Amino acid sequence: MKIQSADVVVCSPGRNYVTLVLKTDDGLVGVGDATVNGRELAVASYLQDHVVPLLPGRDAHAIEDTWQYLHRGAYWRRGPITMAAIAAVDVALWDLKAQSAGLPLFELLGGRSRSWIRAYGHAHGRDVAELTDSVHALRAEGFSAVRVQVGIPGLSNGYGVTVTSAQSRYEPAVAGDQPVEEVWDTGRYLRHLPSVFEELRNTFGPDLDLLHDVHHRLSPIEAARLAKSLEPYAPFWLEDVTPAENQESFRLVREHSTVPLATGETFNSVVDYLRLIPEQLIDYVRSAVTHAGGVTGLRRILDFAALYQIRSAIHGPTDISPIGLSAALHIDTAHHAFGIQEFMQYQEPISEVFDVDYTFSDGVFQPGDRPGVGVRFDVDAAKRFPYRRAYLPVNRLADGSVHDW
Ligand code: EZ4
Ligand code: CO
Repeated sequence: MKIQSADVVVCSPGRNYVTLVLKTDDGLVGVGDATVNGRELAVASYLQDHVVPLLPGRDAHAIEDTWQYLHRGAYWRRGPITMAAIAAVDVALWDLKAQSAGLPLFELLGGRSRSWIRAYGHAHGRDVAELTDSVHALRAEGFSAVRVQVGIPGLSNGYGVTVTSAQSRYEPAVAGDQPVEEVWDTGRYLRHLPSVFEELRNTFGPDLDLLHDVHHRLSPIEAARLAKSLEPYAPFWLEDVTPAENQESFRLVREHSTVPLATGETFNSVVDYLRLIPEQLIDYVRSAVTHAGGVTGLRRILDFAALYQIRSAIHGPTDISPIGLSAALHIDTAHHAFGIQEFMQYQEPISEVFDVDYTFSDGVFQPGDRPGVGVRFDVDAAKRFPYRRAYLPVNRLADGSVHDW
């Protein structure tokens, strides 16, 4: 089975996606996701200008060799753009191999390890009342774990919450020529959050798993204070409590709290975890199939994490296409180190372009049984939704200085 053609398609059915389509000499079509939120055209160019010319004629079965060829062979290893490009090739090749075997991908990854995949949903509100309604709505959909993000009094907008009640779902990337600017105040946030968790626990009791994403905004000692103050409400985890470049900083948080910690959605390689995993400074690895070198890259991370009883929580926001999410679900099904799967829930018209076979009900996913990754990408439909420039927000403190978003 040889690769015959490779095409890069950028489309925007609701938001931007970069998709790689590989065709083989025996007529199979494999697809991979290479979306990097707010930088989509950079990865499209990386693929189109530097990777696509290398693919025709290669053995489509040689997944590991192609991965190493693109990784070591480029000399410039790692980085989000490179690793998303490699991920798209890798997932498309796994899709082809599984299709040629006539099996859903999870069967090639070791087969089924669990009966279902538990997911957490995104609840949000501009205040606690709106957040409570949002949690009720997710519970009604069957979720037993919810991520809770809330507006902070005195701040007009912020991570994870909609700006107006007319928006039913939060989407951080906004179409336009300039990024939206947000304002941040750490003191207000640290003072407000414990009362939010207290109210949610009073309303929903001890059984509902509550997660929260700090989105890289705190210093290590601020993160320690937050974890300590939320400990009485037993959060399932705190995510990205502090930027992860200085991995030693997680030790300081650990010294003050037993709240589980999750990080890694911005990582792109197993080597990004060289300190965090063996020194057991985190409890969940959050890397995405799309951003960490595909199924091949993510399995290296999960095998390493498993040695230390650290579990998976594969990144599943709307800026991962249904191809990237479906690949994650196959890994979740097969890998022993599964913890939980993020599910941010797509908005229409995405299903006009991506036809999926996984199902979601009662708070859990099931992978489909189509051979391959299980997602059909409609290239003609994609043409109806051309790329629109969009950026993630930029975050500033009251004095105008740029803060981590
Ligand atoms: O801000 O995917 O846990 N999920 C997140 C996401 C990220 C976006 C960035 O592209 O933090 O909402
Ligand atoms: Co996050």
